[in-house]
Amino acid sequence: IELVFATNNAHKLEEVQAMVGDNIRLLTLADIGCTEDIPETGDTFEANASQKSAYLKERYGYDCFADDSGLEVEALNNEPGVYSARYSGTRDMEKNIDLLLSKLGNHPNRKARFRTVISLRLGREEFLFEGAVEGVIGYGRQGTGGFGYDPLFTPNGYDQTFAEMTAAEKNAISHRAIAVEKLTAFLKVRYQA
Ligand code: ITT
Repeated sequence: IELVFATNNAHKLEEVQAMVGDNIRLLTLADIGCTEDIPETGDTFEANASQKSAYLKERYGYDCFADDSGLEVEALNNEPGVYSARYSGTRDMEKNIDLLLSKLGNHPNRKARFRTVISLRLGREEFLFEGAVEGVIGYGRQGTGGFGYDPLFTPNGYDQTFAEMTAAEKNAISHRAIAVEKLTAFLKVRYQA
C-alpha cells in the first residue's frame, strides 16, 4: 500500500521507511506536489500531528500520517517540547543546542525524554500512536550521527548518545521507532486481515 508521510525532513523519511518495511511505500510531500508549509500551530504533539494529517487529507485526499516529535527536558518545564525545531527562533540546530545547554547550565537534573505522536488518517478515521524514550542530557555535544538534539541525548541504559550510535542502533530504541512500530503493527492487521 501507499501512504503519504507528511514530513519535509529527509532524515525522518529515511528512518521511517526503513522501519515500516517494503510492503508500505511512503510517498513524500514532494511526490504529491505539496510544497506549501503545513500549518502546525498546536501546543501539544497530538494537536500538531492531528492538524497536519487533517490538512493533507482535506486538501489532497490521500490516506496519510503525520508525526510531531520533540525533546522534553524536565528541569526546563518540558521545554523545548513542540518548539524543538525552532527553540532559538530559527531552525539552526547549532543555535538550538547552544540555547538548551545554556538554559540547563550545570543543573543537576539532566532528565529528558524524546516523544513522538503519529496521527494516521484512513478515510474519515484517525488513529494516534505514541512513542517515548527516557534519557539524560549531556554537558556538551557528543557524536556526529543522527540529527537534531541527538548529540545531547543518552538514552537510559546506554553509554552513547543517539549521535554516537549507528542509525540501526538508534532506530531499534528511538521514540519514533516505538511509535512507528505501533503504526506498522496496526497497518498489518488492517490490511492483511
Ligand atoms: P517535519 O515537521 O517536517 O516533520 P521537523 O524537523 O520539524 O520536521 P519534528 O516536528 O518531528 O520534525 O521534530 C521537531 C524537532 O525535534 C526536530 O527538528 C529536532 O530538532 C527534534 N527531534 C525530533 N526527533 C528527533 C530525533 O530523533 N533526534 C533528535 N532530535 C529530534
